[in-house]
Amino acid sequence: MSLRKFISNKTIAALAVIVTVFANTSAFAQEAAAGAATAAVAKPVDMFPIYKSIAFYAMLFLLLCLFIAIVGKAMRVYELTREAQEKSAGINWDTVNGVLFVLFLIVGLYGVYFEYTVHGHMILPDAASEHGQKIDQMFNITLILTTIVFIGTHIVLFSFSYFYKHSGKRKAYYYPHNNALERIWTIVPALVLTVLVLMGFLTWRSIFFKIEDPNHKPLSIEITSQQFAWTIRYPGADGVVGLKNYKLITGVNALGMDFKDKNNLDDQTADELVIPVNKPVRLILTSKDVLHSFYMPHFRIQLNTVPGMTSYFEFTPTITTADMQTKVNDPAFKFLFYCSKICGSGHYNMQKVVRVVSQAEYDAWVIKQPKIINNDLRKAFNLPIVPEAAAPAASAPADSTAKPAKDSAAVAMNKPALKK
Ligand SMILES: [Cu+2]
Repeated sequence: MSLRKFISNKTIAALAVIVTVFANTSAFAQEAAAGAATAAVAKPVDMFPIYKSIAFYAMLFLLLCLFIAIVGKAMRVYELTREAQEKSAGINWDTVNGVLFVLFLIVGLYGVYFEYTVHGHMILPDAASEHGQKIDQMFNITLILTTIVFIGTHIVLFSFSYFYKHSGKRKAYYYPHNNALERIWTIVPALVLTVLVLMGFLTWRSIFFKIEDPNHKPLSIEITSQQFAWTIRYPGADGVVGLKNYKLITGVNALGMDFKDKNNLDDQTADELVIPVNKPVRLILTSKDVLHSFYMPHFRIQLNTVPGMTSYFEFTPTITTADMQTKVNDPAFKFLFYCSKICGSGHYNMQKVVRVVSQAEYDAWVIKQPKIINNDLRKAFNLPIVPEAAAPAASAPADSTAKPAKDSAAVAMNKPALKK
């Protein structure tokens, strides 16, 4: 019985094509490398560019598949030969499969150990916000529980496959049902999941539902998303972010701010999100065009920004950028916020720096930020024009606790643009 008979013509043809292409690309690469080397340039020459191409690895994979297929066929030849000679089967496939299951378990468990110990530190550092610590705690509890269950069930699954593999010496026992077992594997996971879900619900509630307290005056900052940028708006001296309306958006009024609302007159814009440490911050999130997602991973914040709707998120940062740089031992460390919703071709570029500083540093920084209002906007809203010299970029000292912050921003944004 020849091997040829067991490997179809198609397989041989495919193998021939792959080997030829592989040999040709290698030869071509070698020639190219040699050519580049003779060109009298002092540049370092990559002698093995072929090993970096996708085609190389794709072909390597296909060759490996073919090799396995050929070995498989050769073994079949061996078995059929023994069968034809009326000898007992040469290979006990039940044992082979059983041993493979155990090997898979050992390699898999080592993989889990490797990921936890070697790659474990690659996850985000400790949360930089109050609520973030609660979220991390929940994450850790869930991770520990699922890891224990994962390891236990997999040891049972693969060792049963080994110990109870098919054997000609025993007969399978017909065991269709066991009420006690059914109860255990229904009730135990149900109880564990109930506890986890309740914990999640209560944590979520503590993050989103703040007790009404007149002395509670968070710093309100509005962040507007658009393809492909973020606009940050600070409330100015009055501590209130002014009204805006999508119908007022023009070339000069990019946010659609309504300057008839006095709260808008002192609003400022900034190029980075600067916030004081250990003070509550209330983010007002809106979008000008499509869905984006405001994502501040170190603070464990992620919330969609939705056109025609205003979302809020309140949090308290607990560590300054400078302290975090010391903690992670990286003087270049920066907190960032990103867009985490694929919103178009420039999505990757939607990020800005977040700087957590002391209250004193924040106060000194915020008064230097430019006001949004200018003479073009004053003209558009029939407001008295201010001579250029008398209109400094920022004048009034910012006092974020001047008035109880009433979030009036974007109240008028809730109607969708149906007309025209
Ligand atoms: Cu995006």
